[in-house]
Amino acid sequence: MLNKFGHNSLYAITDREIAGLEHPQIVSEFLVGGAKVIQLREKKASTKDFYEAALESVKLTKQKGACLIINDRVDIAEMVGADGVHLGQDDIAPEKARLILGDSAIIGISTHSMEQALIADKLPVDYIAVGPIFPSLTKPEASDSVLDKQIGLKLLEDVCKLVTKPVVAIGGITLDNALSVLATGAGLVAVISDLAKYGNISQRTSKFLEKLNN
Ligand code: 3NM
Repeated sequence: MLNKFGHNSLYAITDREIAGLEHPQIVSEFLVGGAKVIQLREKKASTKDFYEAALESVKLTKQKGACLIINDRVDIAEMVGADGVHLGQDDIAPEKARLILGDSAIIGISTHSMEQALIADKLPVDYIAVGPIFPSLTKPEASDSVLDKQIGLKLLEDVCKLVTKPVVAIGGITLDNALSVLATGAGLVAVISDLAKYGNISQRTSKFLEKLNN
């Protein structure tokens, strides 16, 4: 669906707290489960620790032909040779990230409304993340605040019709609701807690892939 992502529909995101594991271990589990699109997401570690985790993780993804996207940190993505970066609305501008990472990098941006998604469609990004689709305990502030109120499936479908770039849906997506999310026209579903909270991450990853890629 996404050119740079091939035909993968699962976008797996690491969370050390939910998994109770370090990033490279989570990445290994995702890879064993067959994930090909992985994001390293870290809000607390020092720059040094995140850099080292990213360096180790990128070695693992390259061995398996999977792609690794770094959340927020263009500098770390560049230094470790990651496949791309995921930017929030308050991170550095996609134009700047593109200058630093080059044309072949995958650059994505988070959006939380139709307006933001339409703006993102004109930016030098490869995909538009839209969320939260459903309430999310992983990022409760996204579901609560006025700006980031839940998108829901209907608005997601409208966004998918109106933007030209592939959409990555995020927020509250589970094995049970993932197919209904893809049915809106979204290219990939991004998942944190439902991949990690049951303990066997590789098994849960392969269950998602079985469901989504068939
Ligand atoms: N971004 P889970 S929602 C990281 O709306 C993130 O942009 C969101 O975690 C957004 O799969 C979210 O556990 C959390 O709901 C997604």
